[in-house]
Amino acid sequence: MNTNSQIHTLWYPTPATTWVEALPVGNGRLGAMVFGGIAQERLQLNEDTLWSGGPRSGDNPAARDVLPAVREAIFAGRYVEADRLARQMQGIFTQSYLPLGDLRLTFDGLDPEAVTDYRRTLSLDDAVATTSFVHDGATFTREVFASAPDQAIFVRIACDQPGKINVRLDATSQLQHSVAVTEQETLYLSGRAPSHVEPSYRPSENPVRYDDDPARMGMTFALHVQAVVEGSGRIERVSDTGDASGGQKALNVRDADAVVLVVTAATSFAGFDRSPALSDVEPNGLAASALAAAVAQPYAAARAAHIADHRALFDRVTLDLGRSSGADLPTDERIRRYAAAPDPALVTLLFQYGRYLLIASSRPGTQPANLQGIWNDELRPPWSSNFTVNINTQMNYWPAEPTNLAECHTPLMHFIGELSENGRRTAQTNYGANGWVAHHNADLWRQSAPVGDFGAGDPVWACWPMAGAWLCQHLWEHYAFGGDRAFLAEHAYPLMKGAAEFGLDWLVEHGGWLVTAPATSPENKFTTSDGQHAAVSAATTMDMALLHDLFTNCIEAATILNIDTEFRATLQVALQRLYPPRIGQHGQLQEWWQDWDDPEDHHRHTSHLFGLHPGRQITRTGTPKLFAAAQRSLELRGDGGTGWSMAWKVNFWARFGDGDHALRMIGNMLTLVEGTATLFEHGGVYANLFDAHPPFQIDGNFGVTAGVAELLLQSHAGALHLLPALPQDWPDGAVTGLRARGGFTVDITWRNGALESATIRSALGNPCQIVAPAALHVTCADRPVSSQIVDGILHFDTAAGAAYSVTGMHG
Ligand code: FUC
Repeated sequence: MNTNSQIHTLWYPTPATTWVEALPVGNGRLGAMVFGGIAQERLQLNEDTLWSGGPRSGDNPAARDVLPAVREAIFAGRYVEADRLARQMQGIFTQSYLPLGDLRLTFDGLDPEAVTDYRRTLSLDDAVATTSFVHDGATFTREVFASAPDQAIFVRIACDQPGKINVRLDATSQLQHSVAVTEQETLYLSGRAPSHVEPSYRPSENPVRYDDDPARMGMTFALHVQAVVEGSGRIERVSDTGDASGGQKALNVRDADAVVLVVTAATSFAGFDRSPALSDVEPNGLAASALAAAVAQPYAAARAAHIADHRALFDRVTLDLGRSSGADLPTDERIRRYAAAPDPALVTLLFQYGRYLLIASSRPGTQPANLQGIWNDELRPPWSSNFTVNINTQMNYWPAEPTNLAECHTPLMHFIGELSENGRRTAQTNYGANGWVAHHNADLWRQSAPVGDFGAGDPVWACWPMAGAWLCQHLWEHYAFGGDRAFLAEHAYPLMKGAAEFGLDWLVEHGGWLVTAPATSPENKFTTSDGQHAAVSAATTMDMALLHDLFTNCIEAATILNIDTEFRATLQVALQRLYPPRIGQHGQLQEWWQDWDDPEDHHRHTSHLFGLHPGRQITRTGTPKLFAAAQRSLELRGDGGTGWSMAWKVNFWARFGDGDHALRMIGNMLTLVEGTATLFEHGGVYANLFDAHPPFQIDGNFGVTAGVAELLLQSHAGALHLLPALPQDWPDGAVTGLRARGGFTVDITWRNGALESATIRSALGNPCQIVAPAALHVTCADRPVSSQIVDGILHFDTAAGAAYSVTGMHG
């Protein structure tokens, strides 16, 4: 039997040698990757507003001019020409999320060869990374955490023998910077971000540019580190760093019993629409005041506050899928063995890791989690480590509501609001349309225009004005789970309405239907019967599914708020006239408006299945034929793909009710990638359980967490479905704290593959419905419950705050 703390701990018997072996900590804004080196420790640091560039419009009036010609080519069946013309609709590439720097600790007198009992861990329960080892009879311990209450990263270095800590601290950055040490024994790094970073996939002779024109200059930033010695010991400023400037750039901690390093950082970012170089936000002042507050308390108090803050979120969900014999092996070894001997506790760890990462990368008031959450060590990170909103950013937030981290969803809600401000201008300028629009990439500056450097981008990704529609699903879901009516009225609905207004203007009539044109199916191309290979056509299944979802949610929202009767009617009419999803010659749900689907196509994107997940248009009972066709499409697409693609497939198979297939996908993900992944076809995870989309992308982590929740509880189709897709390999288990739409929190225990009992807590007092394939019995400790089963659905009324016990046949 393993203790709870072992279940939620990643651990390794050696230091990290690569970044994807290091362990992430974060407080939503500040992040660190902890390597656990013995003589040299590296903390690679990030701050979530540190990006290149500044506000710049990529809107392009030429888009509007060429739009009629693009449409004409599409409707005449000249798709290659439409592709070519659509390039004239593009704008600028997004900017990049940047690494802040490294804090380097160089220890005197520690010989890695002489170390025994080395152990490096990350506790998901406490959100603390530790390193410990024995050297020369003394036990050295270090712990690192990123505190949200203190807005600081704490590092405590200790030894069980006095006076043994001798360490030099210095800091560096890949960005322009200078380092200094003050009288107060604080190490400062002040830096400046480039005004432009060219995406890594764009060859460039000068990809990282610093502009001196204040109007275009990049932001400034600051890193402050203070060392506080515990017990005996002293701190010296080091002048001789071998640096020509001769300044003092490092601190030496000498003969200390223990030392605590407090790390704060800030940037001059003053909002998505304000120049970061001209802003009056002063990063050194911000970092200094956070530092002063953080060091003013005892370390133990800061640590306790951090753990309490983290656990208030993390502990809300517990999961037990059963134990396995190898659960005390190092995490990388467990991953290595998973294929031969599935280890349900490793799936639990992966599930909880996704929740841990969301808590660590997305907190109220921070930036949303980007392609790498907040952890990036590259100056030109893959895909600019931006917000890719044709699947990736959305997937980041799939676990937020069901796994009881609704607060962590709020940065995305703010992001959508800001994006809509730029998106209104883009809608007008590029398309002459009302409402707001966004395309497949966004950044700190809330770029809403299509990328592509005015014609250099492939329309297969650049030409996709549907991000607003997809993002708005998150606004609706936040309401659907939590029932916050003021949020719906004041924030969500106005944004949803704006996206729907764009949708209405964007749709055109063709053959009696409303269609989108130009339309793409993100990142995939078709081949027509006359041999044209292109990206741009009309009414792709995803486009239509997104608008169906948006219009449906808008109608429901306006109905709840009892407003906008006319607008509702307009949407209702449009909904009926949307080009409908079609079943093609292979029995598949067509991806394209014509039956061009290639049964050999194993492309990683599965956008045409949006209506199945995360949408709710296609359900087993509501649309059985489309449901079967969607399943056929997924079978044809296969089980391959890269990280996030596999994670999406876990969710699809959960919706198909096939837990075994979903678990097979999770198994494919749990393949250890040694070295760095480079191929789209390879999913897998690294030793630190980061999802190995080439090279690393965090969406797969979040997507699989959502997928595991989806195997155990679904609520998208109205009724709660307990254990809709339980894999056979998890015959006995328990989950607590999952959330369902309607304001319900659900605990489930199962035995021999069947429901044993469930507890449903009702926050809002809504009526509850539960899918009841077999007899279910419901009771409440404080009040009588009247329930009835109609057409296989158990119905009962709930009172706000009350808990209901549901028992199954085996209960
Ligand atoms: C889309 C995907 C890629 C990657 C990138 C960030 O381009 O097709 O796989 O996730 O976004």
